[in-house]
Amino acid sequence: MGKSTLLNRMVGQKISIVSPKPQTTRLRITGIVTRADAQVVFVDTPGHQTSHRSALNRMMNRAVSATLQEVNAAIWVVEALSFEEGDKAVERLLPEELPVVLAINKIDRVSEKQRLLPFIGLMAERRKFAALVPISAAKGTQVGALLDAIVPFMPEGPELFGKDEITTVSGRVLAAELLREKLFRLLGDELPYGSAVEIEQFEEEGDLRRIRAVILVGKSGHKAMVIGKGGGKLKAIATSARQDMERLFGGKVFLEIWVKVRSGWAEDDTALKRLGYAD
Ligand SMILES: Nc1nc2c(ncn2[C@@H]2O[C@H](COP(=O)(O)OP(=O)(O)OP(=O)(O)O)[C@@H](O)[C@H]2O)c(=O)[nH]1
Ligand SMILES: [Mg+2]
Repeated sequence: MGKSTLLNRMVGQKISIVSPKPQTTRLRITGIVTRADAQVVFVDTPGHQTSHRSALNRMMNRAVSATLQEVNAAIWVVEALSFEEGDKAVERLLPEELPVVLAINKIDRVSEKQRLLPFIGLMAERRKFAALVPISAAKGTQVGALLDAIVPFMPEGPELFGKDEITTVSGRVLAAELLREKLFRLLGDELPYGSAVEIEQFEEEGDLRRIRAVILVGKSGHKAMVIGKGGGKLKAIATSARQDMERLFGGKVFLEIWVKVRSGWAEDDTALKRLGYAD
């Protein structure tokens, strides 16, 4: 859909992970945008989970609903020219009184732009939107206009964050997420959903970070898949994750990764807490 891509585009850094696979985001990720006239704190939520049933998924759905009760306004992201059952499930969660701006995303993929107008018209009938803005989160098209549409709904008050703060999420959690993104991007269709990342060590020495991470997989066969032939897959995962971490943290990262089999973590409350998925 593009929620996380949009958050990253607004903030100007990759703080929320992105992959072509659905249900990539598991945590609420905040992104802070500061402009001369306003400061906006965005909360990127998991997509509404419909396909798998687990304690983790129930928790993710609660996170979506709870967020919608807390915010001053919402940006609802749909894909241009597509409106499906999953979108209807999200629509049902939107509180009636909440100001909602509809972001019609991926317009870079719509070659005949005149097809957008009837789609916008159909969407406008579903609810009284504060605005409907066609965007491309990937290319950045109209993302400024989207921000303009949401700013009027922000309450008056002093700035809550410094100008260069971009998230309230800890470095530890961001590191775990960036590594988890590689599982989604570099491994098959099933494995990422049964996997998680735990950070065992996160030490800062000046600009340098020493990070020891454990990739938890749900099945013993998955461990070999993560490591790959001659360790090649794990090496690619580690390199890509380290590069993302160095870009985000702005310094060198030593990243050590272990792979462990732990079946049932997605049903285990203690594990979910340790992973940061439960309070
Ligand atoms: N062409 C195109 N692709 C996009 C755009 N925005 C996002 N994508 C792609 O769509 C896919 C999903 O994007 P995400 O940002 O992870 O979507 P999400 O809504 O956060 O998804 P979940 O966290 O899984 O609910 C990725 O492959 C993105 O690169 C866009 O504007 N144009
Ligand atoms: Mg996401």
